[in-house]
Amino acid sequence: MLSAEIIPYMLPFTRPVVLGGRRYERRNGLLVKLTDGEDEGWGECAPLPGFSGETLEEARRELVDALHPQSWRRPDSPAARCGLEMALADLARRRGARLSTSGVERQAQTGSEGVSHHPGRPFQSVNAVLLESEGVPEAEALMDAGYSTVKIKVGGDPERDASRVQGIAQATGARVRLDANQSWTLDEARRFASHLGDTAIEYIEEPTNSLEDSRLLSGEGLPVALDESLRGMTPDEVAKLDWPTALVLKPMMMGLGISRGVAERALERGITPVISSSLESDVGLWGLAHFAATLGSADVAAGLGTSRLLSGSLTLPPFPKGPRADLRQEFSVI
Ligand code: OSB
Ligand code: MG
Repeated sequence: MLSAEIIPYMLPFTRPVVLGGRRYERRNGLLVKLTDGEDEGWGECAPLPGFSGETLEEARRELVDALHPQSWRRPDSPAARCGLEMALADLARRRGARLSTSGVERQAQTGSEGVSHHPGRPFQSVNAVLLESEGVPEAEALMDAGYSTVKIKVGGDPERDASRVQGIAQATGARVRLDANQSWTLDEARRFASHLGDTAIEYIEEPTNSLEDSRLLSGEGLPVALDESLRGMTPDEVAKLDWPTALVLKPMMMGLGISRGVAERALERGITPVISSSLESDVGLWGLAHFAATLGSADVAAGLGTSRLLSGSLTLPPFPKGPRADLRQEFSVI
């Protein structure tokens, strides 16, 4: 019989993290533990204040309802769905691994995300993250840790940010992604792009707070990725977009099953889905890495390089603070 536990956690950041103008000192979330006979599955439900539409308490109530043995109910909150879907997928994966190593044929499983088992690649690449307050020294330290792709937070003074990005690109030779978190006006974004000169970037997330501006900038040759803009759109609306270079998908803000659907439809149109963290604990990061490794045919670096920001780890081994997660290594929760 399937039983469930909801376990709250709190992890302080090593130092306050500023994102999209908001300051975070600690991360609060819930671990979802499912047990079914010999097998367990772990998921994480952790809405991020300022980005998620629901509070932790709202998500917790939905999880409690959803996990009630007599009244299964699909949660509406993306974070609650993500926690449940991640735990179900983890359970299916661990059970699949156990049955295949013990030589028992795995039964064909069908159904929603988590119930079916998607076999994934054994490794998942990860990009490093550089906060707005960080520059060349921090970027060099991350390259020393082995990263080859770095995502740099921008959105301050456009000329200064362009020089900072150029400096980091030249000093490290890293592949560069950028994220402005909707901070600029159209004019500022254009000034940034022109000061960037011939420094190549994979893409910039959300240069302004307008989807129309993003489309214009993309038409002017700036490769744009969408992140925050996806929150107000239905999967069908997202599937109609043909101009973004990439879609940054945060399952904690969308749910895991919906993220899979959006990612698969993006891949069909040649748009790169980039699975990304919402500053989860390493239980969530392992789950997201396993999920990302089941998408598409290429190992696209995922935006999961955020564990260095948190002061503690909830798993053994901890989620790697380097460029590649080895998914053959089974994690356990401590
Ligand atoms: O804007 O992409 C963001 C984390 C929490 C909330 C918002 C964002 C992020 C990240 C995750 O940047 C790291 C990454 O995408 O590489
Ligand atoms: Mg972003």
